[in-house]
Amino acid sequence: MAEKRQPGKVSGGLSGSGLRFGIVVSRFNSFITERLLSAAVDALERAGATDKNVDVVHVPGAFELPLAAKKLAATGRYNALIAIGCVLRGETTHYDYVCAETARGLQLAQMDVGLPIIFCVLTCDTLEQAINRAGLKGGNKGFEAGLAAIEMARLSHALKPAGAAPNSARKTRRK
Ligand code: INI
Repeated sequence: MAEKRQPGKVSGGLSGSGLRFGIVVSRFNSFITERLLSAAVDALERAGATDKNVDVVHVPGAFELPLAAKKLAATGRYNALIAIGCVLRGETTHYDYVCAETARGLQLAQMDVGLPIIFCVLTCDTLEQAINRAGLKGGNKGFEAGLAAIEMARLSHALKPAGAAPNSARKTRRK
């Protein structure tokens, strides 16, 4: 009987060795964001990235993350970026605008430049919810973001277009 073909699997590994990362972090709610930042750097370094291969850029608030991330991405220096922020719901609709535009801007930036930008922006109703996600009680979303950055950097490398792929070869001009 013919052997059943197994689907090819592609996934990113979790070694940060030799990779370069940029982290954009918001100063707003720094009590939370600095904890997310420490955990993200911890994840990268435990996975083999060195501190000279990790750059950190601070911006005033979450709303400023997309532009700074896009500019960092455009430098071509990095294998992945992490955007860190914390938006807490107040009494007005300001929260909704900041959350929506931050998420949209970061997604546009990563799609435009084609570089992974990990979304590590907490959007919480209360400070307690943010504390619970920043490692003061349990897990830390910054650590998860660090691992996601490594996995997406590796996956992006694995999915790089091949120079002489059949599709692109068909498009080359004949003499
Ligand atoms: N920025 C945040 O990162 N978190 C918030 O909770 C927040 N709130 O609540 O207002 C916030 N606002 C500032 C915003 O991100 C910009 O920095 C500001 O509007 C200047 O463009």
